[in-house]
Amino acid sequence: MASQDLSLKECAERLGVHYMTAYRYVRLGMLPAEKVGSEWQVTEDDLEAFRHRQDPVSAGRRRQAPWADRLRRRMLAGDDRGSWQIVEAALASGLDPGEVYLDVITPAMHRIGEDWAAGSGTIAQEHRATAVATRLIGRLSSRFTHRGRSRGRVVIGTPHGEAHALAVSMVADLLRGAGFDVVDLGHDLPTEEFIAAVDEARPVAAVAVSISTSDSLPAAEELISALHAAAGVPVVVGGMAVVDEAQALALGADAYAADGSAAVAFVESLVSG
Ligand code: B12
Repeated sequence: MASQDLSLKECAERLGVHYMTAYRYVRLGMLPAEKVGSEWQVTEDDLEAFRHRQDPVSAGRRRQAPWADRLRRRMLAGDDRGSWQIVEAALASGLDPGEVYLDVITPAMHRIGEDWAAGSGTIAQEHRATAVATRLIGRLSSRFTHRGRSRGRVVIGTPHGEAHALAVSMVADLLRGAGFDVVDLGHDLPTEEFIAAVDEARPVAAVAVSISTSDSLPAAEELISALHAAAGVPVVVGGMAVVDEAQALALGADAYAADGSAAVAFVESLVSG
């Protein structure tokens, strides 16, 4: 049966929204419509497809689409454009940039690491994927801006010898998005340089240290001890080489956070308490 044409008023009634809301859907291109004379017309099929997209159950399904796996494949292929399209689709499905970091890019990189460790991925593929991920973070980074007064300053970096850089950028952005002023020292900074940078950044609410490899643990311990002795600031640690709070405390840290959101919660507790 041919799809029937509906006026905008009829669409609004069927959707249970105000006429102006239905008009906004059309103007934003969310609801396909054709102008006939001075009237907008929408086919019944288009209205049904639109209604389905608005339904919370199908919206939830889109949010839970296998974004990480799709992204991993494009990143392994070194496909910048395709990777960015997946990020854009994930954002359009309702994920915020922080969720793209934590629920899409992070698990994609973790899986690449697992495959590499299991011998089913090459080092070249991992390097190619990391290069793409670095550029994705560069593009997403500008979305983590926060208007208004800074809630305090956080310095972030890694122990000397640590080559893993992505987590530092992501956690820095998440903190920035939560209103903190972040001094991002990147990775692999000699301990004395790290201390000097913290001194220069005073007043500092907290220092965040990212530790990815077990090989970096001795340097991490040295860094944390030097930060306490020289700078007297609370230190929160996280990263692949730290498994839980007990290990973090044994390294001398004041707190452990499993991801960037947990780091935000810790620094918030410091500045508000
Ligand atoms: C890419 C990569 C590299 C790249 C890094 C390039 C770059 N520009 O960053 C290169 C090729 C350099 C590399 C080298 C090595 N790597 Co590597 N690498 C990886 C890989 C695949 C991805 C890392 C990544 O970016 N992950 C994405 C980030 C966002 O995830 P994340 O680090 O877990 O961070 C999240 C949380 O942990 C948390 N978090 C992280 N830091 C912090 C800090 C704070 C304060 C807080 C609150 C939270 C937090 O929040 C983040 C966001 O969710 C991982 C696999 C993996 N599982 O991650 C291996 C991995 C980290 N590498 C590993 C190893 C062994 C190595 C090498 C020793 C290999 C070798 N034999 O040479 C060297 C070591 C180099 C060195 N001196 O550091 C191991 C480490 C195992 C271990 N526990 O020791 C891993 C886990 C791979 C594996 N499965 O075995 N690697």
